[in-house]
Amino acid sequence: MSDLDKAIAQLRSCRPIPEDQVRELCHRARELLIEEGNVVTVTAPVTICGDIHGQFHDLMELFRVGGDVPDTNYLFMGDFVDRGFYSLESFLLLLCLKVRYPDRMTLIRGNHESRQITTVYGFYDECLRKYGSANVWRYCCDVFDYLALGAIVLGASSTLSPGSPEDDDTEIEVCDQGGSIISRFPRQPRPSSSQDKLDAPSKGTPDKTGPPGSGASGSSSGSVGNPTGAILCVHGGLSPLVDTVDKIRLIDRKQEVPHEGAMCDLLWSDPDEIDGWGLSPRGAGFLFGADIVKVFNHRNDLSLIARAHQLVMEGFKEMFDASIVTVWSAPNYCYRCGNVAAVLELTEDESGTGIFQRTNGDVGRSSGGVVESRGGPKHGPARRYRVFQAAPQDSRGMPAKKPVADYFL
Ligand SMILES: [Mn+2]
Repeated sequence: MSDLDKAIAQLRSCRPIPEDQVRELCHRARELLIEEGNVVTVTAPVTICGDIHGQFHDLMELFRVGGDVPDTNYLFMGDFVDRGFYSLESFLLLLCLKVRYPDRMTLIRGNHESRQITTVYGFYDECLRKYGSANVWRYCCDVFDYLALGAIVLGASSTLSPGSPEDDDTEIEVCDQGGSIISRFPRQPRPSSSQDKLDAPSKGTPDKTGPPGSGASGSSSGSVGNPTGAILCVHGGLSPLVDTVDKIRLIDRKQEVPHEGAMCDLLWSDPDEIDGWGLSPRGAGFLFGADIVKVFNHRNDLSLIARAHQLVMEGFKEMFDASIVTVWSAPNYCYRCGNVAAVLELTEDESGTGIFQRTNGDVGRSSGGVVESRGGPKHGPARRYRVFQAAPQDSRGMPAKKPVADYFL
């Protein structure tokens, strides 16, 4: 067993690894991350996860529900640390898995992966308490500076498979932590639009009953982007300074999260029921409305934006005709919010009826991608949300105080 596998085993049992091992791990992680672009390309199948916030036992529950690494390909959208009692173990385990299985684990930066925020919200104190010095916190913050700002998922299928029922018109499936299907939602008739190059057959008046928490009204008459396009994953949301994915690629990200500007907005912004841009009550980033998302998705050949950053009681929430979704993966947030958590599974397009692989960042790629299949064209990625509840260990409150072993000090 390699040292890395030993560290993984130790962290899986929620025991911190010694300081010199953290130093080595962070060094190796940084060497990997430095090679990644600001926007990492990920190929489906992939399981997309939202905020973790140091809820280690719930992270274990997430792996139990979503599958273990490297069997499952994971994309975590930031906010690994702060708030919960085990930021250290949670982040270091994810980092170990990143170094051990770099192609099966994608980590992007959240607004809490920052020196200033972790000093206020718990991670700094936790490191100090568990190691007796701020060294480990410093090593981790140096890794934070190298985390990617976003990811593009390619090759996601428009149908749910494998394991989905015979009904291939199901677009959204919600499963509980045991894998049983809670609910299933048929594909919404695509809103017709003069801009629509797809010439999708209209199935009459769009049905306004979207899935609970989906906000999918089907009532939009505008284009919601390229239904066969890629999926952009980012922690917070959009920025008025960023109208293309390419502009994200140009940011100099290797720094502490700035207080303003494009990088700050990507990590701090939230979608809201407004027109255009609005001021954020968070004091950083912006609020952005459906019009902003739809124009951005259309311009960038995106079918969906997946983001985290906001507590959702149901674990996920689709908004703006399913052009953006919030995924939240910290059940019973802060051990008291009573919410469930979710991960979003995007399956691989094996049949050729879903999303074409394409390079992002090139111009003039908005044609193509239209595929007819049984029952007409499929629109957008099929999404399976796995909803799960808090692990019993984490909901009891403060962990038992154990003396720190000498070799950690
Ligand atoms: Mn956040």
